[in-house]
Amino acid sequence: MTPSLTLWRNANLATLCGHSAWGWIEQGALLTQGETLLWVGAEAELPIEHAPYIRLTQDLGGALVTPGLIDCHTHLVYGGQRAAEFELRLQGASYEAVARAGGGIRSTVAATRAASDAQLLDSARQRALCLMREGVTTLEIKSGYGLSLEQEARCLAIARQLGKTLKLNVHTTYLGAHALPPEFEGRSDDYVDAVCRWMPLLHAQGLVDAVDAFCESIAFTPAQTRQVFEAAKALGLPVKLHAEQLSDQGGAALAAGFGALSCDHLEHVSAAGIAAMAASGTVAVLLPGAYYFLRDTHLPPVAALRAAGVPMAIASDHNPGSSPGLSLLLMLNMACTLFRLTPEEALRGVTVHAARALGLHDRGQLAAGQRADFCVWDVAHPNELAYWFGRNPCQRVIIGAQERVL
Ligand code: DI6
Ligand code: FE
Repeated sequence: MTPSLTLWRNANLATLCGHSAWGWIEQGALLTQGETLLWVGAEAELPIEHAPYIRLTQDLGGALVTPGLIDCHTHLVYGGQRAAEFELRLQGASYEAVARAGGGIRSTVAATRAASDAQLLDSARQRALCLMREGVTTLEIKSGYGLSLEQEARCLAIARQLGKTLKLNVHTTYLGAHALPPEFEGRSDDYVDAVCRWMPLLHAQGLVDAVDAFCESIAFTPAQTRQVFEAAKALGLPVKLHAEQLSDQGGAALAAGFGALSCDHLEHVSAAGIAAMAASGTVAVLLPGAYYFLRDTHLPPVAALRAAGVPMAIASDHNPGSSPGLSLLLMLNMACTLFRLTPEEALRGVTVHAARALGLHDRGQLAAGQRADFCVWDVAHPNELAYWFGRNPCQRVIIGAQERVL
């Protein structure tokens, strides 16, 4: 059988491959076969042997092309919203104080449990569409607002359903250890036992790609986090951690010891935590939306992470309490303005490094063998993706070599 190829020509490519800035290729082209990139390069160097198999040619009009964007940390499935809590915080209440008073995550757990499947699916779908309009082709969704076996299964199944019904790759993360549900009040060790017991049951239903926990003074201790990670390890599931968001708990080093895919937040990570992440190849997922919305002032140590060679990803952390934003491009801008990433680091943070934070090696760059997920942008230079805010320059999204129409 002869291969049937599509040629996408007349584009400038930010491939994010190699060591040159942006992996830049002027007057480039991409050849796709099935859902995969067969060849990427300067159009003038297109290998002659492929020519007879090109069935379709698309002229991209000289536009910028990047890999499809990857949002590697979201809590997209939940009921209700927390605008009243936002008002309380504006009046001076802290995020921790609201959580300790039974608001915070727990109030979203109550709203999620009260919502119908259709309500949860429809609200998550609307949120996913916002992210997709800006070029997101792969999306991670965490559970963590159900906090019982049935409710966690329901939220993870809804996340899976989004991936089946939208032109979107969805990766699910089990975050049972997000908060203590009211029925376990005063029995947090018992709850962690339950989270670990539920894990193989959820995994057996094909609902879990990775396991996460919230290691924090208002959530779970390092010892409890270790227990969750041991359970994941026994099932061969990769782990990641909400680490050192509000205080240094030593979570990053603990997670790195389990070969964690990523540690996320990291505002308070120590030098030892950074060294451990560097040694284990763990990605630092920075979440400027949460930093901004909580009016945090304690910056993640970006210069130290960079110096240690820890790959940095950027994500929306979309959730109703600490980051209700639905623009990954705005996160690019904030990663630069607030965290002082370069625009190129920010773009790598929502492509190649975000892929690694999900344990995915088949996407995030424009190169032969990668998935044919890419975006066509109405900008001249990739640094503009971090520059504009409140403007969406995404013109076209190609996912698995197919045009995505929303
Ligand atoms: N850290 C966060 O930023 C979110 N979860 C977490 O562990 C916030 C979740 C919420 O406030 O609902
Ligand atoms: Fe989060």
